[in-house]
Amino acid sequence: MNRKLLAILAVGIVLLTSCVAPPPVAAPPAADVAAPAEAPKASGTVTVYASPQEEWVKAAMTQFTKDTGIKVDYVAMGSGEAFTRISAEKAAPKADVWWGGTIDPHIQAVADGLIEKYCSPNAQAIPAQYRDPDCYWTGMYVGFIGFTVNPGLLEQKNLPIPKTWADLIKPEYKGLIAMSDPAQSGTAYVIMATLVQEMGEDPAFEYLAALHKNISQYTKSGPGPITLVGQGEALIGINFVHDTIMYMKQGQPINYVIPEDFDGYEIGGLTLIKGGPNPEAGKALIDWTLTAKAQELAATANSFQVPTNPEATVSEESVKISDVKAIDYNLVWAAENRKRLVTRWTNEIGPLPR
Ligand code: S7P
Repeated sequence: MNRKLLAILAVGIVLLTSCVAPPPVAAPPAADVAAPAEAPKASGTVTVYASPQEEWVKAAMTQFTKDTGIKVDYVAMGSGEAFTRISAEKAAPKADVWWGGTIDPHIQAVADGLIEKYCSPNAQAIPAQYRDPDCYWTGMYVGFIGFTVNPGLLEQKNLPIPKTWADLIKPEYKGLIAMSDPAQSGTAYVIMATLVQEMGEDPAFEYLAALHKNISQYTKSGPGPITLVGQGEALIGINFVHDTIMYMKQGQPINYVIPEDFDGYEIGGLTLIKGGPNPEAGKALIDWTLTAKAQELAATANSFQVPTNPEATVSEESVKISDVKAIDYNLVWAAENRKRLVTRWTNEIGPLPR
């Protein structure tokens, strides 16, 4: 074999051996492999203070447990009551999530250091005007103030159906109107803050004093006036119209009126309570609540607030923003002034004779 042939053979052998797969390396024992970082999995029970109507709360919590395996322990209470309770429990919080309820007390709770910041990945789907850019709260629904009326009884008394806020202070309605108590109810505070923002503070308090003369009863909860109107104990109520629609569907002889002059609205809040017993499960509930599928459950449980997730179908029965003359409700201002305005109402309006 000549030298040239030997060189070609040597190169061939080198090339061949370099193409052969390297011998397998034994895998390290499982304990030596670093686990990929992932969010802790939520489990156990989430404790919830829930402020919407209980029919919706029950349907939502049942579905959440089906979807995630996380159990729910909920207590139903209005927004005013939930705020008082969460404040009282500051040193030893008992609940993880405040689910629904008017946003003003949620924002006040943030200012009082009662709420944990949580940037839910699902909050990105919610339009910016319905969520806090700093992630302390996210809106889960929107609802509008209106009047509940009992048309049959108004007609019997030869009284017209009120159409505006100005109508409500006419002497002909003396003793015939019910609304919730601004000192206790989140709904009543939305009503008061709407009047103050639209009219200016002193004129709004003059209006509230005139309205007070026509009030037969201040109820503890926001939807309270509706039952009174249905039973004829009052002929007009001031409350959220989605609650009126719920009671109309239950057969109450009532209807609702959207005020023609201007209107106020709520954002239904959703917050993670600071220091709650199971924050991971709380976060899972917040994530779930912001999905379109979860928000669509409301209408199946007779709750006709408008979902904040634009992907969610809005019930035909819901009152929509395009149906009302909504004021530019300043949430932050409303929350910052809540304590002061409620105290002013309690001192100046509540004690007035009717
Ligand atoms: O019924 C639904 C609803 O009107 O109730 C919520 C809230 O608990 C009302 O609070 P108050 O009873 O303290 O007024 C509203 O967010 C909701 O739309």
